[in-house]
Amino acid sequence: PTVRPNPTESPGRSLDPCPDVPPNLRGVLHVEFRTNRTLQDVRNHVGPLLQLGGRYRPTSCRAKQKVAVIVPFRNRSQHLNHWLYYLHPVLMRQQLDYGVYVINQDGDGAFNRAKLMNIGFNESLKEYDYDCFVFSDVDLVPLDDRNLYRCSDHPRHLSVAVDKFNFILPYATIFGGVTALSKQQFLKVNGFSNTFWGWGGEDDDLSQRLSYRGMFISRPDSVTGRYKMIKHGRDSHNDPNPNREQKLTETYLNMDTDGINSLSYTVREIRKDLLYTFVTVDVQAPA
Ligand code: UDH
Ligand code: NGS
Repeated sequence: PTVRPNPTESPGRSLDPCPDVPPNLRGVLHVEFRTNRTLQDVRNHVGPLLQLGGRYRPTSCRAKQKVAVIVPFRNRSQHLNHWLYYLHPVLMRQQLDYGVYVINQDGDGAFNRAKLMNIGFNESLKEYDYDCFVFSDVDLVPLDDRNLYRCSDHPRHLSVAVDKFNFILPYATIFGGVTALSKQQFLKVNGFSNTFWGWGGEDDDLSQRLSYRGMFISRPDSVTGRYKMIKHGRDSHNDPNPNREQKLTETYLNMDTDGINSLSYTVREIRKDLLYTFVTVDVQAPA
């Protein structure tokens, strides 16, 4: 009798591993945000190659890493459309086995970017055995597809040369924007703090956690690491956090008890679009 393939076996098992350097990268990319893009435009543009929930895996080889791309979100639909339009093709050319998770903060309490990242980590792992997590602001689009959305031996900061900072790293320990951490690296620092409400400092707190646990920040060079940021004003309910400097003096004391191991939230809805998994959450913002 003929042996049928086992449908429960993950497709791609028997394929050769993808090459270290993806073969179809383009290098420098042209990016512009002037055109209005609807979700349907983006679906038409990249949809046919995707599976529901913004999932993709290469068909010709076995991806080196399983990457969950986590985007913290509230009320930035136009930014998200641009981001999806540019990122999906890049992630595909990079031959990643990936899924896009947009973590949408419900209500209009103080925004908590870091907690949304922790929630994305948790929720994505309920769906698939991801081993690498890329955390990306919705307004940052890479200008070079050689900047791989993968994890490496040390936590990686990908958005090193942003147009808004004249393509210069603003300070050596910066770890905001777009970062990539393996599951192991992320758990070693207990993830992000859940207690940074409003703008600023949560990324510096993670940076300090990494250093306290003996890790270094790895970065692409400043040509490969160029980014274009979508210009925007300050959002409502995300004013600078007046406690952020004080909190940064307490990272070492708090990191073992404030993070993934103390994460508490309620999922309001999980909606699967072709382009992403949209998880709406109550983050229990202070009244
Ligand atoms: N975010 C949202 N909605 C919000 C706030 C933040 O989706 O209401 C997400 C989004 O992914 C964003 C990220 O959180 O990219 C970081 O927040 P941010 O873009 O507010 O941070 P940034 O440092 O801007 O880019 C701060 C306000 C600067 C105002 C400058 C006016 N010229
Ligand atoms: C630092 C903030 C970081 C922030 C970085 C860049 O001052 O959270 O600026 O901000 N740290 C503190 O406030 C302690 S940006 O200009 O991109 O909005 O990521």
